[in-house]
Amino acid sequence: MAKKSPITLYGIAQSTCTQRVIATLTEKGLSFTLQSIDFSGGEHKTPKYLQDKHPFGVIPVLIDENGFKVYESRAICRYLEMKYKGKGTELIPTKDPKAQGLFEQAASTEISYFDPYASGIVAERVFKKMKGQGEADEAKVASHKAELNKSLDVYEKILSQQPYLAGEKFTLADLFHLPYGTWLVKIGEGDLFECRPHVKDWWARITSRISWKTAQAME
Ligand SMILES: N[C@@H](CCC(=O)N[C@@H](CS)C(=O)NCC(=O)O)C(=O)O
Repeated sequence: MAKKSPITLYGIAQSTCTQRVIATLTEKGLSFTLQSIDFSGGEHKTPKYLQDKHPFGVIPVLIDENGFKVYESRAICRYLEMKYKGKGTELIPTKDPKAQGLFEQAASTEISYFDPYASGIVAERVFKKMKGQGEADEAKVASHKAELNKSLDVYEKILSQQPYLAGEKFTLADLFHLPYGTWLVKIGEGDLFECRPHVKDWWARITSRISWKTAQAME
């Protein structure tokens, strides 16, 4: 009988941050159990969840062998890479400090200049409706879009010199963009990527990875 994987991911397959972790687990070739939580019923806000899983009341949370727990999607992805180094795709270069520095630079780029605007647009256009909080504030959307356009102009310059954000190889810094980038395309904002030739090619390269297709197929 196959041995049960020690890895359990608490979240839901439709959530952007859960998908980020699923893509990483798939890149690493790790089997895992996705333990869905009752998100619409607010399980993530219950005292038990706050106590046992995530004190900030969000998903996802990962539990590894011997009950080791880690939360925050990007931290979970980094943990998986370090713990399972040598398995699957190498997602953070650690042999060369310069390569690692450039990886950190690219990872910081995502969280500083992409995520706030991309997630801001998706929050207005998608999540607000889902939560019954009314219509999108289009002035906010326009402001996020203007900032994202400025950021992607810089991405275009970077990606005209190298295939991935940290250099020659695909890393977590690229992968971190996938969930919100994919939402932008789904809501008709794909031109943000399409209108810049190098960004367009990069986006096609990273979205065609099996790991991302796997994460999406689990939705
Ligand atoms: N910084 C966190 C964000 C987690 C997060 O906001 N998760 C969303 C689902 S994608 C959530 O649980 N939202 C529920 C809420 O905000 O109440 C991470 O990267 O894990």
